[in-house]
Amino acid sequence: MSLNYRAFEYPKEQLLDLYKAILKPRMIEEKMLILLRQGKISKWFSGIGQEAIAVGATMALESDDFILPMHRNLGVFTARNVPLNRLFAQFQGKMSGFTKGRDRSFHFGATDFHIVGMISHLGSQLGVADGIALGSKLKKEEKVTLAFSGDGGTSQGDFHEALNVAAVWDLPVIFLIENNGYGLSTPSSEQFRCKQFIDKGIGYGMEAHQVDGNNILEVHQKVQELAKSVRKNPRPILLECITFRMRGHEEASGTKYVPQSLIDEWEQKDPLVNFEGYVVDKKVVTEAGIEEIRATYTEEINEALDLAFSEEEIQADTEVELKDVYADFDFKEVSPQSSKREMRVIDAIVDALDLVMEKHDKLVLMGQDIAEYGGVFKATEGLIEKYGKHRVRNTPLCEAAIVGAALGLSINGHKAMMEMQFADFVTEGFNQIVNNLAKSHWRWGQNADVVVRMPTGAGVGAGPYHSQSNEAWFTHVPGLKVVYPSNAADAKGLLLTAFEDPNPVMFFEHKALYRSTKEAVAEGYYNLPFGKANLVMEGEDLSIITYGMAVHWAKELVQEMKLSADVVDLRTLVPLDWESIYASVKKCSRVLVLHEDTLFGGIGGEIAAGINEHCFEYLDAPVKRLASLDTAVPFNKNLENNFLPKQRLKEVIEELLSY
Ligand SMILES: Cc1ncc(C[n+]2csc(CCOP(=O)(O)OP(=O)(O)O)c2C)c(N)n1
Repeated sequence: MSLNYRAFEYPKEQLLDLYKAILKPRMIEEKMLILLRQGKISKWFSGIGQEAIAVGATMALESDDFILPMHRNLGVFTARNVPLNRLFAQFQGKMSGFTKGRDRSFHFGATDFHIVGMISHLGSQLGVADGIALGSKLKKEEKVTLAFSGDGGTSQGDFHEALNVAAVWDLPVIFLIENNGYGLSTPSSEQFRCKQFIDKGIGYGMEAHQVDGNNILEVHQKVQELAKSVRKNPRPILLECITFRMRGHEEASGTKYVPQSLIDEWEQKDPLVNFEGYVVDKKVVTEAGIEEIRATYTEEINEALDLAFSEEEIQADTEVELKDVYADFDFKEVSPQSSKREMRVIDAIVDALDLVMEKHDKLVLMGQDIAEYGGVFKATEGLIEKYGKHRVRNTPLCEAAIVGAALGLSINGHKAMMEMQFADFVTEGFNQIVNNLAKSHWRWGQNADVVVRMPTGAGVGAGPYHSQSNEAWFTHVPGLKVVYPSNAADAKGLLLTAFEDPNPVMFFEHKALYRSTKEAVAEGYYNLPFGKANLVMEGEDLSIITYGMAVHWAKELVQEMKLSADVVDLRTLVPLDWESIYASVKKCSRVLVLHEDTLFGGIGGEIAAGINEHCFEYLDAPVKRLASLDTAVPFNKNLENNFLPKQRLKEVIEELLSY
């Protein structure tokens, strides 16, 4: 026995439980490797040799502490007693798995078991862990969240952001790093320069501990001790578990690049073989007893496999596939009161945020400088005084971890809003939005009750990184809703709807509209439906389909040119009000699709295609698009004016009308 178990005092029953718990994933894996060779399953990421970590850590926590496992952590699922037939059905893409056949392997969450699975992007789940932990902390639950990462995954920015946020916010998260020597084929020496991960703790202002990850008692005891302390005194902890990846990255990729001597050395430290030797030695169980346990597991595994294999293949149903992209939302209209107050767009947003914070005590606002400072555009001004710093949270300068945290809050029963300081900075949170927020409902039924507010747009002389219109990036991602009001009344009503909608909403607010217009807006709570455009001007000769700032350009010009034209303000881009678009086009027979976003790949192309497909016979001229130039947004005023479509609008309308 090369591992030191004697230093740990455990009663015999507990040793037996731990032995059984570490044996099961090993036996399942051995079976999986056979099935893989027989071509009965498609891919397998082996955790053989690392089971002491997943099993030891899971057994050390309460069953309702959240765990966020990785691809080698079968032991988390077995130790939480996830039914094997469902697990196997998941691996085979069957309906009784966890993702209706939509995602593979461990890429799922099961909140009944307090497990939130990874997405392929690895580090993304660390920010989610922050949000779950924040949720627990706000509810004063004395829970611990445990998030796994491989050593390779620590090279990602997500790792840094998540640890930093957890440290600043004193979140009760244990970040467990499985240091197994390789990230795919890349050895540690080419992955990071630090000698050991615990050395990073001080940089994050975080306690850090290191254990022998092959020794189940050491892992178990350490996690138990840390969890106990974290429950009482919420704070993040970095736990490094030293281990080794005994097989290839995944089974097909082999281990040619791993020196045999290393494999031989680590074979001596096999976490199951060694522990088995110890429990037999301690007379916790006899050899015959082990045979019995093995026989029971073999039967359980085979039965579960039979069940999964006998389950019929999923038949694709397009309607269901499309429906599950979004969580159901039963919109209940609340009409505006008659009493009104003059508001600018920014006032309407502050008002809506105030009302919704009052209405939903589980709503948390997050963003850079949004607390005492009130946000760079003052959209959250005054809210901290009313709702407190725990619900109106300044974030460190990081976008990915905060979007991830917003999802985590949602998983843990909260609502979340994140303010992007400028829509341009969404690039830093892009992965979390398009791969986590957008896909989690469709993948495993978990909605992301999150609103991302996006101060957007040009015309303010702010150059390429503070002026972009990037709404089209998000209209292309199934699972997101995209809202873009053009005025104060709509901004308030649509924002209040965004907070009722259980789906992730990208909410665009044009910066140049914040303070440039004023109108009478209803006081108190009301809402506006998504997917309902507003016909802001009515006419016969031309239909202008537009949204956001461009609504104002269109209205101005129609008045100036004394045209008889429809101006259709889309208000939401996803869902899109095709009915209103087609009705206007059919009436007017000439159509201009206008937006501030650049032309190529903009939403205008999509709208033009829809009109072509559905209104071709009604058209007296080709569908015309007008948008910004296909360049970045220039800083210089003259260049910016030239970039924006406004100054070309008159000429294009004249052309269209005389076609
Ligand atoms: C963002 C991203 N880049 C690359 C990959 C491909 N990939 C999957 S696992 C892996 C290695 C991960 O290494 P590590 O985090 O140490 O975990 P281990 O596999 O060793 O358990 C890589 C490169 C990925 N899934 N996601």
